[in-house]
Amino acid sequence: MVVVGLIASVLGIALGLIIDWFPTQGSKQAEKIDTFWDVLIICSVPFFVLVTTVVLFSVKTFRMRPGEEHLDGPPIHGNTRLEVVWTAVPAIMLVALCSYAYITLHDIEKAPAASLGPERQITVNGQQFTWTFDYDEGGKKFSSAQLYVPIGRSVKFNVKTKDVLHDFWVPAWRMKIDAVPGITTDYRITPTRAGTWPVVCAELCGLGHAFMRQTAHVVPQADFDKWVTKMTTRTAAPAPAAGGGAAVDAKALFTQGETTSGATACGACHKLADAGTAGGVGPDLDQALKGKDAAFIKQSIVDPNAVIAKGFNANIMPDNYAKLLSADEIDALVKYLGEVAGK
Ligand code: HEC
Ligand SMILES: [Cu+2]
Repeated sequence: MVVVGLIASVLGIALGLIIDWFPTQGSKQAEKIDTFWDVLIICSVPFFVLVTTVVLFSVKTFRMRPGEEHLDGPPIHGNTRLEVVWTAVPAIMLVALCSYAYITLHDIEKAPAASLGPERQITVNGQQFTWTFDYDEGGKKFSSAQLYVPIGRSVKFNVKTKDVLHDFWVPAWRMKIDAVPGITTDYRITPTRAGTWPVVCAELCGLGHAFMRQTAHVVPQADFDKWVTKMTTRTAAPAPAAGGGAAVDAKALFTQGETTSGATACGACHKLADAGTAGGVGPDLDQALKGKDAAFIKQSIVDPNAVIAKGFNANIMPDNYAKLLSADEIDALVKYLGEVAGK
């Protein structure tokens, strides 16, 4: 049994360490969390093997054989030494692992040194079924549906919800926390790897939970500054003159949502022949918008819960487009949908 247990433990630990459990390490915090995970694997596999081996051995050796149905088992008296050992060893391990976990968490949640300058704070708002990120960059406030953070700088997320429980999670950063109605929760990370990472909701929050996915962009400081400038000058920009170059591309806005605001793409949820999108979460706009006027289309975008399309549920289409899109962008969308839907 000892030999079998040893071999199984070594194989189990090797397997546990070889398997690539997590996505790319995208933050400073990720390394310590992944190491902690490995330590947990190394400590828990031998116990799993021990229990399983003893159970299997006992089933084989001490099982009831034909003719023994009415026999009593052998009387068992306690074994003090054994009991002390099997209580003490797990207790010591538990205390040790809890202490290690506490120290790790404490360590990765520490605020950055003051000498690095003020830490960036981003307010994360969860709502069925979208995330909105509120920035305050040197007094300039704006909201975005896409999360942008500069690489290498600590950022603190203050997480809120407008309705039910959500959970703000960027797997590549490892940290995650519930968004709880009525309170603000928080965590901080320092992104170490440039790239785009999925932002997901990790708390079942209703029918559209699976669509509550956005993107975190980790970019060099210079690109971040450019993005902030774009976001803060957007609303102040004068409306493009007729035929002017800066007109909104409504079709691109519909299909990609990758506009200045980066709002969730309409096409992800809606079918529209002209845009070539096939989303099935919301109504097929070619059918739904037949004979509808601009006022109706506009209301459907800025206040989607005012009228709920038949056969669909309220609160699935994000109700924050009025905040995320500029007035020009909304007007362009309304005009575009009025022209192409059902044609
Ligand atoms: C997460 C999915 C989702 C996204 C993203 C989304 N919608 Fe919707 N949309 C819905 C659902 C579900 C409905 C039906 C419920 C309702 O009327 O609110 C709907 C309804 C509509 C309607 C009314 C249709 C009718 O029959 O009354 C219009 C118009 C519309 N959406 C346009 C848009 C536009 C434009 C965008 C992008 C700016 C967009 N939607 C983004 C899910 C979405
Ligand atoms: Cu959710």
